[in-house]
Amino acid sequence: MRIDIITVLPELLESPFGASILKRAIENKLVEVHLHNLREYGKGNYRQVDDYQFGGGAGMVLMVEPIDTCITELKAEREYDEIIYMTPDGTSLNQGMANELSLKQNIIILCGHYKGVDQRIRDMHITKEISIGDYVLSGGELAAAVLADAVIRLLPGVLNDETSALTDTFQDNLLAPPVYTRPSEYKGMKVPEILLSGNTPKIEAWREQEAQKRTLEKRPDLFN
Ligand code: 6GU
Repeated sequence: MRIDIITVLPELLESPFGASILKRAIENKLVEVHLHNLREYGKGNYRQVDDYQFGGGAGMVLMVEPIDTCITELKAEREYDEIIYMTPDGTSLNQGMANELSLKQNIIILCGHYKGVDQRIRDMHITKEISIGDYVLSGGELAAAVLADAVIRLLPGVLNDETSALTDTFQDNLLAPPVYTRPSEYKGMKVPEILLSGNTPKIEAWREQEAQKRTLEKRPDLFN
């Protein structure tokens, strides 16, 4: 998979891809992530990429030309399965969307900023608009990092134990059951006996039951 991210703040995206699982996925060539600094596509001495909005009102808007130039250059190199715009008015990200995107070959993620991008970019190029929840961030970069993380960890070979993504919370519309590690007793609090029993079928049944209990308690909206 190849992910191209267009942003006015590439430095904000360097650390999420420079540590832990995402870093290893890139090193192992399971994914390519390319950051494109929108400012390099701006014109004039100031490499302008934003401007006041027509009709008045507070806040700057990302201009159509720099983004169009960047996307057009990328599209000339390869076909893209999705061109995603990160925006609080997009569809709320969920595990199903991450699963679907993890099957794509090439995607572009455009990070919004300020009051957003000129509508003509959305009309011309964007195939999906994604939000990460009902609150407003100062830019789309952190949201893009969230989306990329959710997708990249699903790619074959990224997680050490490939089955572990299958037991994630949300993969079956259930929250994950409680987990414990050593010591088996801490300050008088004991790990449930069943987990120490070595009886795998019984442990699986316990986990299923706890997952259902937890989902019913915390997220009854997921329970069907
Ligand atoms: Cl994708 N962008 C911004 N700026 N704020 C958000 C968001 C995205 N998703 C939730 N809030």
